[in-house]
Amino acid sequence: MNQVSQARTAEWWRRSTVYQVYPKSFRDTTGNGTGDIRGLTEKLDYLQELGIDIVWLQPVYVSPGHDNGYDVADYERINPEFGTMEDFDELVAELHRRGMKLMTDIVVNHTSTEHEWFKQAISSRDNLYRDYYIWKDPAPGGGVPNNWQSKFGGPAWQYDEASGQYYLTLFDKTQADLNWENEQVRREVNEMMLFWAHKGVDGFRMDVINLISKDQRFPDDDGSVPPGDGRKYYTDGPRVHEYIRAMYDEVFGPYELVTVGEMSSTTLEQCIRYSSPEQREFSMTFNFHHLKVDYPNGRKWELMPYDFEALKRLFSEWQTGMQEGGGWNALFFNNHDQPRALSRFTDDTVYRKESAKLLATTLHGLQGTPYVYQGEEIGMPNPRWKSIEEFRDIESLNMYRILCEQGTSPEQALAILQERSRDNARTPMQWENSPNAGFTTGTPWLKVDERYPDINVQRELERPDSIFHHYRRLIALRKAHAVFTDGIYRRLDEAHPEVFAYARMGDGEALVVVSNFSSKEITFRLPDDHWTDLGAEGKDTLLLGNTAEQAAFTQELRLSPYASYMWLISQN
Ligand code: TEU
Repeated sequence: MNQVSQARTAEWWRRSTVYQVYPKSFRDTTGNGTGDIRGLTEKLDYLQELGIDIVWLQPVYVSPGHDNGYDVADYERINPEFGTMEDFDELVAELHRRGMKLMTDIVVNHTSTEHEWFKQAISSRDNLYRDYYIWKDPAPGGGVPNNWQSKFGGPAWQYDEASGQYYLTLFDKTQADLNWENEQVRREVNEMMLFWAHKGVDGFRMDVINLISKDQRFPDDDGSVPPGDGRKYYTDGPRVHEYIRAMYDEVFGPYELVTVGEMSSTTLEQCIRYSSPEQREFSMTFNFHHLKVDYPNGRKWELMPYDFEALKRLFSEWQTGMQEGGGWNALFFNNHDQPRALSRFTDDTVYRKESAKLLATTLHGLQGTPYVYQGEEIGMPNPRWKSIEEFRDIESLNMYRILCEQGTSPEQALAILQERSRDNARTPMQWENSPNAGFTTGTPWLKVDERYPDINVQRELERPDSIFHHYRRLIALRKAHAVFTDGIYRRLDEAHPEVFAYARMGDGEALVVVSNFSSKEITFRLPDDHWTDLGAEGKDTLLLGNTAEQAAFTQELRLSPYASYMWLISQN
């Protein structure tokens, strides 16, 4: 390793694991049916036992809650639904007392239309805040200024009768896009982030931050690049790197914050730029390409079985590309916007336990900083609701209506939501086998999954071979062996239809991960060249497995359904 990459891997957050908390569904201490900040503070010992270094807390700011807090009405006040600023301060103190860090969510592509800035802006064309948002006259013949589409369905423009202009909303119509061309907006955002840094926050997760710079010509999308909804004119836009560098120089750098940028429909080249230390932008980036492998031609609201080869190819491209380019990946299979990977890519019934461990082992062996989304560590599945009445997510309800309007039968629309809805990930955390899984003493805002008597934290903690303890071991292994951070990625499976196998080549040692993503019992033979390079004669140690059958690392491996193993090969 050269000096630059040594310095790179020395940063503490490259050996850390992040736990993502969706506070609304984590733990309710008041009995009102929605989770709160104190509920998180109460569970910090649990997260510490898991080995978590950083907690990412999702938005708890004042908000009307149309998009569960991603529609912020006041960036510097806590939504009473989640508690008080004192509760927040206590959370920070309790985390720090345990040697843990806090990352908060910064949502600045847009604000809620209930934010004071927007209320001012819409009050008159001459208001000082008018230019905080993006206003356009109707198209010459009338109607929307261009054909851009909202990510939640329908046009990206909302008409304001009083002024006769439209404002841009890339998400819900109550989420108005901020005008980043306006220097005052950029200043306000930096000041707001400094407010939280002064409160002791250790880092930020930046919501859809690669969408903040729009092509100022606001052209119609000619549809030449799918999905043709306008995204090519605002994704990784013209001034985005300039804006982020300014945040780094004024906030992230001076306060030594750990930052992750959520990058929508981005590219590898862009993410290398966003996350290379020399560029002084973010610590790392999320991208979503590997979570679109079951979208036919990029269409989220149509179903198809996932493309396993594409999943492996995408992981491999991003591993190698980010490694060579000097970027850093945020590793994840789950978040609050995605159906549970357990239900999506593996078997969440007969082989639920093996599957959950397989996904964990496969992900945590890669280079990057792993993120565990609440409930993943106990194998929570999609709830498979039978009625549209159970759903709450604004995107799901919008799309259900749009699908039905377009002629999809209600049964089929429901079947699509069962697979695709963001609510799949948002069901309340299952703590114990008591009413509502110990999440609340009241009526939960979203239905608790019926399988909670079998799937809950209490049970997982008691069983030494549980999914929880598997995650705990993985997180500890990352800290114990430098090869997790530094090892050069090499794919080993050569398009095998069932197996994902890779190595991380380190200094005199190699980490090997082999996973059978199928319900079949199979034999996998490592290609000769890989077998030789890995040091066929080396001493192998099984670091972790999810079945007992194949403890030794041999060229030919017998893999039971959803078997997954991680070995450390010493080549000296
Ligand atoms: O999500 C960004 C985003 O584009 C998605 O993951 C989105 O949910 C999906 O594309 C819809 O099909 C972020 C937040 O994570 C999400 O919860 C918010 O709703 C969204 O931004 C708007 O703030």
